[in-house]
Amino acid sequence: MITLYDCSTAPSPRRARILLAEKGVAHETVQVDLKNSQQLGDAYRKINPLCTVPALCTDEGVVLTDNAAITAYLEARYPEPPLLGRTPNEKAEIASWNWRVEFEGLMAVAEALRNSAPAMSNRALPGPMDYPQIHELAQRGLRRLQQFFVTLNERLAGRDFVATDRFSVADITAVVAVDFARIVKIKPSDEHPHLQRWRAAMASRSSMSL
Ligand SMILES: N[C@@H](CCC(=O)N[C@@H](CS)C(=O)NCC(=O)O)C(=O)O
Repeated sequence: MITLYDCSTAPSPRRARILLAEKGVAHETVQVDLKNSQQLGDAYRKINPLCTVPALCTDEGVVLTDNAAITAYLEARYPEPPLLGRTPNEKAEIASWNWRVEFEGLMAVAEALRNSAPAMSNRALPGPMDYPQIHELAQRGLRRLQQFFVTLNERLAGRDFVATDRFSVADITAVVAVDFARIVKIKPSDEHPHLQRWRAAMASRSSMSL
């Protein structure tokens, strides 16, 4: 049985949860309590030495330790529906937008949150090493995030999906990034009508309530 190491409140494992649901893959879920630093304890370190969620244990017992590996594996093992594109051009466009959404969106929220939240003092980056916060990076993260909303809004003008004319992993990453931004009090507003329309349409997919 496939096992997802998850944390119901964290954005990165939400990407894997949505992907598994869209692919219709049966699996077990194990919650890792990030609030109480369970990811840094010996038991979880043995499963994922990177001390992050998500991790996915395949039914052959191989542990995949990040979304990149989990996505590549699930697409190869369960090709339908294709979420990384069918044609070479689609694959390229989806990879490009997925990367941009990760870098300009998810990373911007993480930069803003992790460099300011008192609970994350000395935990400015995930992983086994402690790093101190840099408060200027929190400010820069907020600016980057505002710009990301502008970029995504412009991209979605006249489009139903972020990357191609079909739902893809780029839409999953973008929903997770946009929703995660609420934690630093940034939400789509009337200045982002295309982004708002797309997010409302995404809500009709049952996977998005996970
Ligand atoms: N590259 C990883 C990033 C995973 C990641 O940063 N996960 C966060 C939760 S959203 C985590 O495990 N944090 C643990 C910590 O902050 O110590 C992926 O997307 O799979």
